[in-house]
Amino acid sequence: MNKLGTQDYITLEDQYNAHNYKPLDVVLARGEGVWVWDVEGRKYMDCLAAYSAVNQGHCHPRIVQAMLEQAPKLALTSRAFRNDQLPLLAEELCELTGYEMMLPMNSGAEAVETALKAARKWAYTVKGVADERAEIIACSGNFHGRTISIVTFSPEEQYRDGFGPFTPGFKLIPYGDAGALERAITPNTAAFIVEPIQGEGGVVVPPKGYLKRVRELCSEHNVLMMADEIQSGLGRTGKLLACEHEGVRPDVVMLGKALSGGMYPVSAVVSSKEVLGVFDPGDHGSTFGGNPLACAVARESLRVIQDENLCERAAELGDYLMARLREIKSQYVKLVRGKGLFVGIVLKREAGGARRFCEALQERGVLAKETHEHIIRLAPPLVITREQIDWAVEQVAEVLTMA
Ligand code: IF1
Repeated sequence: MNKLGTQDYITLEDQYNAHNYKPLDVVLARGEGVWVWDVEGRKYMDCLAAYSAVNQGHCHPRIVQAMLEQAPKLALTSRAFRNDQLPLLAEELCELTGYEMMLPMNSGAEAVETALKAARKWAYTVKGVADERAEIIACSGNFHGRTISIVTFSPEEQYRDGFGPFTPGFKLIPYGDAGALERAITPNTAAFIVEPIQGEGGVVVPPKGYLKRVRELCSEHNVLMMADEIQSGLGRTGKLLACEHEGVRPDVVMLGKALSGGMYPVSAVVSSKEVLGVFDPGDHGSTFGGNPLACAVARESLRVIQDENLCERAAELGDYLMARLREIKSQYVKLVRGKGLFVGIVLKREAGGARRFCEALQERGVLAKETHEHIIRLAPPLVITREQIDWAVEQVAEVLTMA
């Protein structure tokens, strides 16, 4: 049989796979560190890093090793039985993040759902909100996942269109506006869910002092501050958690993506005993959540972040990347923003959209993904080197100065 080429894979996928995406037409077959190779053998620098799931780099040898060691031993028990990896991950994740308890799930959306359920039950059993009255506040420009309850409070029309009826009990307020939060809080407010930096929103860094003020308001009104650090957490912005930039400790933190270095779907909620303690046996769970393979992989992924100083690297190299990008003289660029290696190049309206620049970058061997039509997002694996950044910036400069 002849070896399949790019077009063959695209044809098969278009025929047999639902069309819920419109990916760049590159079919990847291998990855190592910041690099990926397509089925034709072409090499690309991955400047998306699977939306920050591969912060540790593709197929990190230590994470691969952890997987290879655990897979033949024991992969899944369900939570009907205990396993010898979950307790160790729980301890290590809590020690690392400074929280008392964790609850493991698989996808980011499940971690968000878990946090929402915890917040509601906490409101009824601890705060004393009347039955069925709990409210949760979220922000304009948010992205927290794709379940029906989560898209209930998505500001993106397309994410909701056709999927109603929705879940009651959610309220949207402008992002970055602490006054709006103050006005939105009622005695029934259980929680405020917020991304410390918005990813899908376009790498939006809120005004300085916002998270601090949010923290104060939540404490003042006995509202849970819940930070979705699924994309911003685990080193991406130059700190383990992006909230640390303002010295803020949320009541609840959702983690995912890089919690497994992209090797396996692993997510978790970390919080206090007061909050996660609301779950009684049978209240919530997942067949795969907390499985020993996931936990072994997550444990090693966390160790790699620490041993390779990925937070410090992201801080230093992110500053460098942004400085280099700001030197590019392009008629199309409005501004460069971000924190750590979480960077958005915001284009002017006359640039004609970010997608064509991403396609031109692909031709030059850089994979990046636009967000919100006019923003090029650059978020490479945190193991990227200064020299590799120099090369990527050259490609970006060429593309941004083309006609
Ligand atoms: C897709 C965006 C990024 C997230 C935050 C929860 C989740 C995500 C802050 C849910 C997921 C992804 C999902 C992916 C595209 C992507 C994305 F553009 F859509 F917004 F990263 F910027 N909280 N983000 O960013 O996690 O259930 O996917 O594991 O194709 O939907 P998940």
